[in-house]
Amino acid sequence: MKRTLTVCPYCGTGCMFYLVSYNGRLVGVEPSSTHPVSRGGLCVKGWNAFAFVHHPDRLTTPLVRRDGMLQAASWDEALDLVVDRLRAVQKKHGADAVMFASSAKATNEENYLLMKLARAVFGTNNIDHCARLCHSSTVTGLAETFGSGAMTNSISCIDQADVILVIGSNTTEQHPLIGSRILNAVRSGTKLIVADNRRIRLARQAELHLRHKNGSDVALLNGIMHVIIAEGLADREFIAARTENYAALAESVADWTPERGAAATGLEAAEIVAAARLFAGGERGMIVYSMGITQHSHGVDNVRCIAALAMLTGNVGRPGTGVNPLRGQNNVQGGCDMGALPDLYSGYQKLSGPLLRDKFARAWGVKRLPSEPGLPLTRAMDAASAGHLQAMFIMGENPMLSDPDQGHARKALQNLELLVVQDIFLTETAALADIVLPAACYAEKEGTFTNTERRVQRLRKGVEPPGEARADWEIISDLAERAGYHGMRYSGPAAIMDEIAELTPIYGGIAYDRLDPYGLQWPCPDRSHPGTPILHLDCFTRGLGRFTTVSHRLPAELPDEEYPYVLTTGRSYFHWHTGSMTRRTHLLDREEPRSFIELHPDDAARLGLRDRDELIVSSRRGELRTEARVTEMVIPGVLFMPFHFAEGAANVLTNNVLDPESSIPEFKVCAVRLWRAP
Ligand SMILES: Nc1nc2c(c(=O)[nH]1)N[C@H]1C(S)=C(S)[C@@H](COP(=O)(O)OP(=O)(O)OC[C@H]3O[C@@H](n4cnc5c(=O)[nH]c(N)nc54)[C@H](O)[C@@H]3O)O[C@H]1N2
Ligand SMILES: Nc1nc2c(c(=O)[nH]1)N[C@H]1C(S)=C(S)[C@@H](COP(=O)(O)OP(=O)(O)OC[C@H]3O[C@@H](n4cnc5c(=O)[nH]c(N)nc54)[C@H](O)[C@@H]3O)O[C@H]1N2
Ligand code: SF4
Ligand SMILES: [Mo]
Repeated sequence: MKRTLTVCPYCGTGCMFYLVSYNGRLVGVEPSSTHPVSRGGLCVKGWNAFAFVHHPDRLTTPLVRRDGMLQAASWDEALDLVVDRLRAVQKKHGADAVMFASSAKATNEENYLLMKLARAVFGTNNIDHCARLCHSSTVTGLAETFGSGAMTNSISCIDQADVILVIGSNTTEQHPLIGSRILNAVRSGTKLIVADNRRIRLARQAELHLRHKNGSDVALLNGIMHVIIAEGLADREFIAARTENYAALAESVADWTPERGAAATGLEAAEIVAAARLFAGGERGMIVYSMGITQHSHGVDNVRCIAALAMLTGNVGRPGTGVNPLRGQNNVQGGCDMGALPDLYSGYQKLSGPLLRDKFARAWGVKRLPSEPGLPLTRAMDAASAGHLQAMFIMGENPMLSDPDQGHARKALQNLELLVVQDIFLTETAALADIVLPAACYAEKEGTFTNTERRVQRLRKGVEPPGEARADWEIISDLAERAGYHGMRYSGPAAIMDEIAELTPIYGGIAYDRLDPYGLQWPCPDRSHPGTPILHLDCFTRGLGRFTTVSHRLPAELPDEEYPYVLTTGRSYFHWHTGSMTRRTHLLDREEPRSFIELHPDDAARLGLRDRDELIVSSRRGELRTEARVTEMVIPGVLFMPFHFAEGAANVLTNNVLDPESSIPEFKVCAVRLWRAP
């Protein structure tokens, strides 16, 4: 038996475990008992993370579409074709006719290389990744208020909090080891407030469960801040010493009385008052949030309110406090850190700065780099659908199931002159591609992932990739070479990290020889720096924290006579996103084998539906067939559906309307109707 210490490929919690292999085959995993996050535990996905690796569906050879069919090809043929066809599209339509989609499943080194390929080799800033669908509202909102869009504190800070507000995060199912840490804290006396109208596991342990209307968080948070100010519970010293623009905030929430808040949220005024007193009453108050906050057409406004609440109560820069956006994918923090974003280089360095552009151009050995910001992923799909974008290179994403409004996504992808997909399985998106490149998965390569608490950790190769599959970083380097660029010859991922460290101040001290056993938390500016568990200690990254005021905007599509129900979408415990990995993991797929929709017993009775009945759900975008799950998890009038299943895909229904600032889609609210299937 061989044991290889590596990082879980699923969620941003970043547990580490040992891959156990025998004769070159994985047979299981063992948790790491000393790891600061996993501490000997794993969730069911972690325990099963070895199972998809040897699945017979793994891609083993490049595929090229000939006579309408994807057929096996050599690496030479496939990679030359990718370069020739990308160049041809650019010659005909310009450099920005091509979009690169990077991957929060790939390593830091791979994200860095793809962004380098896009910018230095193909001369476009059209690079983005699934953070656009996820925490782009956080990156925008916290950059403006704090100067840095990452989780301010560490996971271990949960143990020190007096009160935790969990808002729009189903933590026990989506970040299980963080969820259980919160439950432990509650057992030792920490007060818990849950603001989420689903009766999630944490809600059952909460002192206060606020079941407000979907999309009414600005009203809720403004109401809470109103009470805190009116009752003299604000932290005046912190506000005076560390923040600016407080007067504007105080004025803007002055008319958000609990009564007005109640009318806008559907809560009782007393609940808003109680939440304000409970949160402001703790010496150390922590806010934990996720997609219930970000995935709205006013996602950035939600984040601004969260930042304001934390500053108002002096809850930044100390243990047990902070604004803690839980990052979803194993390496979505890293994807952002590495600059797989249309307007930023690695380490959030703005490409609008000419000096920074020069720095990167010199380091990469190119004359000039493009200066105009590229397209966000969601806008790129709109552009493709309208015929304004001609080629996409997608590494490790499955937009056919994960993008809003599947009809729109399909049209966008089918409109392209060239679609290249680099994945480990033939996904719904890869099936539409002209060229498919087989990638090695996490267990078959070296590199680093950065978890939600900014911890950069090493993954290690446990087994060989199947067939001819190659690591993403090797494929990208080879593409660069074939495109005539010779600045991507690396001895391995450690050497790529050395280049990242040189160009990226927050990663300046990150080097492989320093990452054993359990990584370092950025900012880590130099080799002697021990890493940073808590941000904004004495001052904010931007200097003073900035209060910004927001007014309450409703979701873009609300229920009406024709479509009387609110649909909110999200995830389940057993499956991962588009199911490419978990639906190929027997023990997980057995638990949750098919698409379903949660509805309240009152609604079910009105519609004549019973648990497990087949039903049809329809929105202005499309309709699908699924199974009723009658449950008090949801409130009357609201339905919940996970988006994991290709048959019964929630994104057939969702609304492709974007937050104007972050370009995130409104996955959390759209209007639908439903009826029993004939
Ligand atoms: N098992 C599993 N774990 C995962 C994932 C997975 O696919 N499967 N995906 C990972 C990724 S990438 C991400 S981003 C995270 C997401 O993690 P979460 O954000 O925790 O998951 P979601 O299910 O998207 O939504 C969380 C909650 O938001 C609530 N909500 C909906 N609308 C609103 C609203 O208007 N206001 C408020 N306050 N709440 C609302 C929903 O009721 C739901 O309980 O999970 C990560 N972990
Ligand atoms: N309705 C609705 N839609 C949503 C959401 C929602 O809440 N509701 N949430 C959104 C959010 S937060 C997110 S993050 C997105 C996620 O959207 P996606 O990122 O598109 O979803 P995944 O299924 O995680 O896709 C990852 C892909 O990477 C592949 N892969 C795994 N490992 C590797 C590797 O090492 N190399 C390569 N090249 N490929 C690899 C997998 O096979 C898979 O196809 O979905 C979004 N879509
Ligand atoms: S909590 Fe997240 S990182 Fe930890 S084992 Fe589960 S899926 Fe993996
Ligand atoms: Mo996500």
